[in-house]
Amino acid sequence: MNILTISTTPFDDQKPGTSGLRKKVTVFRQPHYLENFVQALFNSLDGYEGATLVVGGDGRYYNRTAIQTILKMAAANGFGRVLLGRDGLLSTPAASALIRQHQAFGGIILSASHNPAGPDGDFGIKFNTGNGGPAPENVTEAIYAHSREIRDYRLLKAPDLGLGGAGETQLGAMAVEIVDSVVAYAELMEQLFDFDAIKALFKSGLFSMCFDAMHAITGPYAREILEHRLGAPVRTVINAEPLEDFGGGHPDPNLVHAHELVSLMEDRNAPDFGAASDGDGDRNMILGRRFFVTPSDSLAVMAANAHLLPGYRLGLAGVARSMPTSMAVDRVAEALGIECYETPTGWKFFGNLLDAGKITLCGEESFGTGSDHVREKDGLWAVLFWLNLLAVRKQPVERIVREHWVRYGRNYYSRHDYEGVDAAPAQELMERLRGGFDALQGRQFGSLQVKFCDDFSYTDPVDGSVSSRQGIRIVFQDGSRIVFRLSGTGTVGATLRVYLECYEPDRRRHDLDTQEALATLIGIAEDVAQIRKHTGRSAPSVIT
Ligand code: G16
Repeated sequence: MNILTISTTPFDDQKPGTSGLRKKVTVFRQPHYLENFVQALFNSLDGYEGATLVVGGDGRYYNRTAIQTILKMAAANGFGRVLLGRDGLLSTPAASALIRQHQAFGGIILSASHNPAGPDGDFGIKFNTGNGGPAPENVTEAIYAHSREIRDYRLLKAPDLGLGGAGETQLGAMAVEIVDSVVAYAELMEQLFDFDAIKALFKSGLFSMCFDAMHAITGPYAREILEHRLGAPVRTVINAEPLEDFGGGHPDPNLVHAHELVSLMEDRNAPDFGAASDGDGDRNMILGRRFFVTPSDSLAVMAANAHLLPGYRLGLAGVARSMPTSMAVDRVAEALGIECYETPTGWKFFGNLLDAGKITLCGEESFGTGSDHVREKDGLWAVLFWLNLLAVRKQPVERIVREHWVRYGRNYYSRHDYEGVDAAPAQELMERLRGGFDALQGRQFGSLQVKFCDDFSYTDPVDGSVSSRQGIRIVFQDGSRIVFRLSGTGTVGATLRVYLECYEPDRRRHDLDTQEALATLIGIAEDVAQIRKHTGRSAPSVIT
């Protein structure tokens, strides 16, 4: 075997963020950049000699090139076997499922999620551990530490491998098995949901749906499950062909970027149900006819109704949400008499809770929901959950959500993003807020009084690890909240996120426009953080 040891020097910017290392393609294309990170990853791991590694990505530009490098490095570093998604494609949840099904050592997932792709777009790489979930912070910190010290990396000298087809080939001493993850994923979904009930719903002719795959990874999975197995009409899935540049779009399933679906759902003849997923298939957006379900409400509705679906019939062990996610699900947990955990932003923080059996469902405001079936959020799973619910409850989406509000009250919720602002003033904004905690405590803003403000810190109830500086909270006596965070997934400058929430128990006030309902809080956020001054922007770039 011809294993090369290639000298290199460290890069100082390989610190993984909220979800792996995300950078511009131009950054990844620098000589040795990808190789350094992959070797730093391998150097931070123990005991993988002869073990199985899952490899695949969302198909974005540079996916295939990166996979060739990773395969040769995995072979040179002593992995015994790689399970590779056909054509190098794996959705993030399918990769998580594969790791678990095959009890693999872990997986390398190539994705920058919902960020745009192409030669000038973004690329990303992350490592998932043997539980199928994103590496926890102690692992990502170790990778970063190794990346600062790296002197060389190992690479097998071999021709590129064909990524299509099926079956097994040999790369040095390592076997590479090409797998069709669509079938395995579809089978997993069949175990969780009542496919017969959903089939009957489509067959009734009284129900229609549109799923926007946004030219990203979910297209083939959605077609197989919705159109082939559940009998939805052909072309229920739109933009189904995964493209290297996502068709020039921004595959983020929200009201701004999924505009084709959103305008379809606003139409007089809109389908009954609309849904979308993102670049790597872990995010979801749920829409009724002319009705948007916030991700926080979606999680709460799912928790309240889970017992109606086969996979969750026995009830929920507990639920979890990231701190900035609205507290709607907390009220459901209270009613069910189960625990609701509040974690920092980042799916990796749910892993221990899921592994320990403390929670069954979890979710985030950033269009992510999931359960203990894998260790990633799962876009198509969430859509099937809703479909199954619609089949059982036989009510429109809007009706289900409104009934939920009547029972639990409504958490008005919105996130304001200031994308790509200068990093230094954004940091200064956060530091000024931190420095002003004492002056804010107890302060009165009209009828609202500050109950407390802090920088969120999380102690993992399973392993006791502490994650601090996870977002600034200003919480008022009536439970309203403003949260400030800097995104950990952007690749240009900084993105300031302002999360706003207030609770309305009175059903006569459940029809307000969300931004109007939150207007007082929006004013306070500007007042205390001076967002305009620090960002140079007069308005958020994205409101969800
Ligand atoms: C990732 C993480 C999520 C997180 C989201 C937003 O999602 O997996 O847990 O909520 O980023 O993070 P931030 O606010 O730091 O940008 P994805 O879909 O991008 O992998």
